[in-house]
Amino acid sequence: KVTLTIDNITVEVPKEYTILEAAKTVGVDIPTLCFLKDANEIGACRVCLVEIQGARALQASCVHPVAEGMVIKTNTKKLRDTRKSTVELILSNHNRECLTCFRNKSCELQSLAEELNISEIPFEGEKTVGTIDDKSTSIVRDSSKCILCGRCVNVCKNVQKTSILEFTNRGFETQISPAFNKSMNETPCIYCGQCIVSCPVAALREKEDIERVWDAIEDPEIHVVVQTAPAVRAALGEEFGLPIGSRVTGKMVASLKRLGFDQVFDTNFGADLTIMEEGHELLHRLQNNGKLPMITSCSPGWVRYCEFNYPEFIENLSTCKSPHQMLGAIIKSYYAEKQQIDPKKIFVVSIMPCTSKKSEAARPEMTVDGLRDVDAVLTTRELAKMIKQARIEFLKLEDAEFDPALGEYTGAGAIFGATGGVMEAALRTLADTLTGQELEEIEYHNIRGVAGIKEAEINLGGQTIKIAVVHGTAMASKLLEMIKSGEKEYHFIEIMGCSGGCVTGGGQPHVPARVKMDCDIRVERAKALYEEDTVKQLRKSHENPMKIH
Ligand code: HC1
Ligand code: SF4
Repeated sequence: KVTLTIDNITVEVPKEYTILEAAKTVGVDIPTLCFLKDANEIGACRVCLVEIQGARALQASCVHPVAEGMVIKTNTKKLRDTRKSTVELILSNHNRECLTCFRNKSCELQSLAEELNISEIPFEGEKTVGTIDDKSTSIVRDSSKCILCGRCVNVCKNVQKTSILEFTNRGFETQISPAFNKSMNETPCIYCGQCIVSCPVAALREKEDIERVWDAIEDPEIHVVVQTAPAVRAALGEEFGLPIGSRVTGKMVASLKRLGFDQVFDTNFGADLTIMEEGHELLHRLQNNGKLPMITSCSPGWVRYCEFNYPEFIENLSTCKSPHQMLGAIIKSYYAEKQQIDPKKIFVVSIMPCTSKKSEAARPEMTVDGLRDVDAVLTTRELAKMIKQARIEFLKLEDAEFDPALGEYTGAGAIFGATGGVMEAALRTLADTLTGQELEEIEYHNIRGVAGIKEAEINLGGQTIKIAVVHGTAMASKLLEMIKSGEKEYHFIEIMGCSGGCVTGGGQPHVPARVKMDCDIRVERAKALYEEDTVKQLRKSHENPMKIH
């Protein structure tokens, strides 16, 4: 521990702390811009400067370690003026169309400019020419908004190990883009959208599909069915001012009904189905010398990563479609037949926490007889926009229930959205199947949480099954390398493309870096899903009582 003084307050903090962290302990939130906890700690933007007594220059608090006896000032005229000039300089080369910007009101640069009381930009000079790349199915890049903070670059490189985005050119011409200024769709980008949720401004966003969904809703000939991914209910409330980790299942369903969807179903139902299918596939592989380890295939970011970087593991992927694709296929076949609706007149919308799901739904193999399983994928953020466009007062909505049959789900389906959830759901069903009993011990705590690699050996009916759970494709790569070298061996692995699983997918509400410093949103949002599990009476996928009413 070291003792130091921050703005005349004496405090004792661990010696590994940075000044930024130490200031937080005395309730001082030093402004930052390029800083993103655990992902981008490079002290590049110079917004977080502080004065250290005796030091010649101002220091970047996000990277400067504390030391015994330090005397620090975080709010002096010199600091305020310097920070202001730094932000003014960034703004002078920024496309400042705030009113019509995607990130209006969720932009970290905008709030910083407001805090620093910037009302005009003193230096208006040459501006770099921006380009928009909207060729991919999932991600749009607008370089005129980019402030070169490097957050996306480091997340893409270190957390995802994809290295699609990088600093290109030099000096005034510096840009962040794929190498050789390629479009995202010409690269092995996995469309995870982790760059989007790391971006403080609007340089990266999802490819929106809201208008097509409004058109379908307004077309009286079209029967529009919506389904919601497990993780959406754990974050949608944030868009309406609720705390991180609020569970808003009932209000989400109510808002979808208000928006005019003809049926509101739950991807959790598809998740239960996936468990039944995938569980049987695993048993079949175990009993028939099939390809092992079997690896989950529900995260499309991970599937793309596997295809581009580890094609030798493609046969290890479960052959099951992901839950929302399964449910889409069922809606257009079983449901269409039961309800006597021409499947060509059905439009399926998936609300997902994920940007990669947009590309998954567009894959040619996700089409049956020329009809797509899922016609449009909207992110949680896009759903929030629709609710706001319709002027629905979300917080005042009475909770509503999913529509019967394909809206029924168990607690096992609900936890899919958190890392470890798919594995836990599968184990609940496998354990009952292999022991022939209805087990009461159904919580597998050793595969919950945000550790990078989680492993367990589980005895199921006399058979030991070795399992692993990883999240974030850098961790997936680490695990696959260990398997390749023979260091590790498993029967079944859950891999999710994003760190934390779907709850922190690239389509979830933006959370400012300063908030991410105080709380781990992966943990908070996952709590909402585990809560949803415990309040369900049925908590095993094979107990799903689905009947068409
Ligand atoms: Fe997911 Fe899945 S859990 S992939 O993270 O298997 O996106 O939430 O919907 O399909 O169920 C996402 C979440 C989601 C699928 C399920
Ligand atoms: Fe990198 Fe994912 Fe963004 Fe693609 S979507 S650039 S892989 S972070």
